[in-house]
Amino acid sequence: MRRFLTLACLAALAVILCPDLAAATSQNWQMGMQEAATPVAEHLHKFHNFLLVIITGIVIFVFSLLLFVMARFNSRANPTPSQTTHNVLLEIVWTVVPVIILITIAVPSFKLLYYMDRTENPEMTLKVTGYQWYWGYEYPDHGGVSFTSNMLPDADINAVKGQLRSLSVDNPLVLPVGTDIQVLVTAADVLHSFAVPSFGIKTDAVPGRTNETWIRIEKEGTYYGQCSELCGTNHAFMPIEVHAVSKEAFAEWVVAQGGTMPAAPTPVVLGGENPAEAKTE
Ligand SMILES: [Cu+2]
Repeated sequence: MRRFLTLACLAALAVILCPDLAAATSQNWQMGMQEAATPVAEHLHKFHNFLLVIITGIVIFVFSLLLFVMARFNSRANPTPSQTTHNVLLEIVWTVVPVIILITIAVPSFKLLYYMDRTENPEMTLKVTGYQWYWGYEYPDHGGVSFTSNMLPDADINAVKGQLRSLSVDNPLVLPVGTDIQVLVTAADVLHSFAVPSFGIKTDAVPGRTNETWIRIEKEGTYYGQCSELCGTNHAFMPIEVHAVSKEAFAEWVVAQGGTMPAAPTPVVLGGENPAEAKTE
């Protein structure tokens, strides 16, 4: 037991001290999660912090009660124990209070679940397909641009370009910032999971089925994720690399890939006249 504890402590220390063992986009002594890049991730972090306050309160309360009971009611301090078996008020309190705590957690939790589920008016669609062991990306709104994305082998990693071992890919996913993107996720062979922590998404890729999620990337930059469902031998070697660029740069990239930008949608004014139609009359 002691040896096990020593080993566990050493392992924990190693994780803290060796940056290589932690997530690749992390820094030394970093606390918490990767920085949020989408509103969904921001809400997730807020919800996580809110839960942390609640569980910390519960742990402190229960631990204090335990200490109090141990000190006050041990056989030396309390040689003749009380024969009390019921206390109606106490029983109501310890039933009602946990119910209130659970409701306090459930309400924001369900709100967030529905918020994460889908966006009402996506500006574009991205289709993601998981393969053994790489990702396929399709842009159905952009003239069907599509490509596959494979992890770079260690020998090809160029640190000067900022490439990261086990995370950088040959063809990164390119997406515009400030755009509501509908993400459709499926798989061609076995179960995979499309997960990018800073976007707050982890969507199962299931063969023969399309799962939906959405992202709105707020900041330009490079983001990484990994397949998060055991999918076979090379499960660990199918990372996700996303380059979030400005809308203009994205349009240029689409054209460079041989795709086309969709025509701007006609603005529809609900409950009024459509300005586009009014102009032509
Ligand atoms: Cu996979």
